[in-house]
Amino acid sequence: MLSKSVYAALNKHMNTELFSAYLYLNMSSAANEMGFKGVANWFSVQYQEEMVHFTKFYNYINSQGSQAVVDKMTKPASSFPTLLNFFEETLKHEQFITKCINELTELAVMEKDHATQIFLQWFITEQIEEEENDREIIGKLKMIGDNGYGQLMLDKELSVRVFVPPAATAA
Ligand code: OFO
Repeated sequence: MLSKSVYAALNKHMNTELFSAYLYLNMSSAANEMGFKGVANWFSVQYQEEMVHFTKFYNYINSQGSQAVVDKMTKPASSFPTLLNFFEETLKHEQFITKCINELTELAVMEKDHATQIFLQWFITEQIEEEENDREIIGKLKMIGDNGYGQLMLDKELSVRVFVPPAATAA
C-alpha cells in the first residue's frame, strides 16, 4: 500500500513519463519533416521506451491498490531549429527526469517505503543510460558542426536503432 504522498508523487511522475513520450513523438515527426529519417527513427524508438516507462509506473501504482490517473498535460515543443538542438533539449529533459527519480527515491526512503525504493532502482539505472546516449550524440554533432555529409552519416547511424522491450515491462 502506498502512502498518500508517495502515491501523489508516483502518479505525477507517471504523467511526466507520458509527457516524455509525447515530446519524443513530436521530435520524431519534426526530424522526419527535415529529411532526417534516421533521427526520426531514433526518436520514435525513444517514444516507445517512454511508453514502457509510463506503463511501468501505471502498473506499479495499480498493483499497490491505488488508482493510476492520467492528467491533462502541457503541450510539448514541436519545433527544433538544428540537429544539435534536438539532442541538447533531450539531454536537458532527461536530466530533469533524473532529478525527479532521485526526489521520488528520497521520498520513498523518508516514508520507509521499501517496495517503491526497489521499483525505482530500475529507473535510476535507466537514467544513466539515457543521459549517456544523449551526451554521446551531442559530442558527435559538435564535431560534425555544419558538415552536411557528417550529418547524413550520423542520420544513417541513428536509423539502425531498434526498440527492444525490457524483459520486466509487464511488472
Ligand atoms: Fe523515461 O526516461 Fe526519458 O524521460
